[in-house]
Amino acid sequence: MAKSKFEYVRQFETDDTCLRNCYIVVRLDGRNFHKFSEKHNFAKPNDNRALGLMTRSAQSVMEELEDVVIAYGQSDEFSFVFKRTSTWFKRRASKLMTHVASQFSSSYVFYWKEYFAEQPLLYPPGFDGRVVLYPSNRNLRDYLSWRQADCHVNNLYNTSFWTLIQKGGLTTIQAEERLKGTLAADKNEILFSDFDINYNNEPTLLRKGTTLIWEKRDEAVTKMVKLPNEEAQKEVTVTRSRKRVCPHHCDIIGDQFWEEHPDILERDD
Ligand code: DGT
Ligand code: MG
Ligand code: MG
Ligand code: MG
Ligand code: MG
Repeated sequence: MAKSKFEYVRQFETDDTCLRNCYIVVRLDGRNFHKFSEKHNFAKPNDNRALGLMTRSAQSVMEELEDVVIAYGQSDEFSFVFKRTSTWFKRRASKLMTHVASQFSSSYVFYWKEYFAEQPLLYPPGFDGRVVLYPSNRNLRDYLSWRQADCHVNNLYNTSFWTLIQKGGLTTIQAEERLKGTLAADKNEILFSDFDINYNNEPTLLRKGTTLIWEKRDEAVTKMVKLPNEEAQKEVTVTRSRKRVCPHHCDIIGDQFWEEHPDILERDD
């Protein structure tokens, strides 16, 4: 087909191919969720409906898009890791990032009612996205460790802050004052001595965030089969092994998780 005289404009498109051999991480973060969480009456400091909806949306991303081997989420963010050998969309950063962001955003709205029931969605939420490349397993693990450490630091602070207000009767300014300059051990101590809360017994969902990985699970399915020497069909139950996206709320900083799931990472050499 003859090219139109307009065709040259394609040359203005820049190449954004992600470097080979690198893990491609797409991190999404809710746009102005400070306001969004207030307007939609999110429970403080953690709203299980909101966290559940984030996880459901991330699951949809993994099921609908190719090559995401692990995802990690906390608060209003989720990181998706594409396997380092992925050739999906020719590794074009803008394609990968926008597919993740749009699939996630539409899922967030689509599944809203399943999680928020009587709380109406008041306006369309948005998520920003960025792409970061990590060339080694160590770098990728350090990235995920960084996000999980962030989850821990924020959650310990928020739990202490809101406990001082909700159970201790402090104002937000007083609570801020009380926590100024405190270390993790001090916050643990405040929770324990003043409120009888052992932070380590708080739900792992809140302390560790949510990790999604693919796992083989045996599932029982019923089938109608016709046996050779019988007239009628018969219902039999067979076990099928199916890959499913499964949530974990465990530590991913140490080695144990990675030793238990050796298929997530590809070898460095
Ligand atoms: P951004 O990301 O720069 O557009 O602005 P924000 O406001 O989204 O800031 P960010 O992402 O640093 O912080 C997340 C906000 O979302 C933070 O204000 C707390 C809020 N948020 C996230 N999860 C929950 C929750 O479960 N409960 C409540 N009450 N707030 C939450
Ligand atoms: Mg932000
Ligand atoms: Mg945000
Ligand atoms: Mg955030
Ligand atoms: Mg198209």
